[in-house]
Amino acid sequence: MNRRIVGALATVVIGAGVIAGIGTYVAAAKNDSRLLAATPAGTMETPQGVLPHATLAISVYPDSMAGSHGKDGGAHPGYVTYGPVTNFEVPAHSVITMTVTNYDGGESLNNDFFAHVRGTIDGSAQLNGQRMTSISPDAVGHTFTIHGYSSTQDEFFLSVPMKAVAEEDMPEEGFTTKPSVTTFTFITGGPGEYIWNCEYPCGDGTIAKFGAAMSTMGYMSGHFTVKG
Ligand SMILES: [Cu+2]
Repeated sequence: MNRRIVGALATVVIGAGVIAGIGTYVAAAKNDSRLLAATPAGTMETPQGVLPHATLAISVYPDSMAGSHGKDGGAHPGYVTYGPVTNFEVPAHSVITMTVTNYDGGESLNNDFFAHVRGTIDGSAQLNGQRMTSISPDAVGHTFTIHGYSSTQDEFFLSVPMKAVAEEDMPEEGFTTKPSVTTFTFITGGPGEYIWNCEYPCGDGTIAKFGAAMSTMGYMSGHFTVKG
């Protein structure tokens, strides 16, 4: 074989190896193996009939001192974070009610799209007990956004904004006694593994505030598994 062809083949093989290596690394980059499974809660009447019902309750914090990353805040005590974990598992073909208690302040979204509730039953959520379908894009603390993607699994898209705690209600230390509580209910399709993340620019100054907590698994993103 001609030397040049051997060289070209070697380049292709090494390139394929590098790509496979990156793929394996990304697939394994869960960082956090802890999982919170939804709690079964009987059945619920829905637009799709009576379905098994399950609930999930999580929180969002302005730093990592609430305990989910260890007693002293773990590797990044200053990072904003969801908790107690960021990997969730819910049953397929079921109705899920999630409650997110947000202890963090916030400001403006990059994209108003994420100020709207999307993918829940009738497109609404309850904010502190009041029905809403969107909040001001200038008063968002975080979002909980599950991404569907094109594959053999069912498409799944859900996005709910968490209202920011008012500036005057954010204490210098510790957590506010006036968190915003958002509850929303959605119906799952078939089994699949999805990714969720926050779409509010809550990272530090790097990567247009999508760095730090926003680009580290286990803080503002995680896995969302629909189990058959
Ligand atoms: Cu966030």
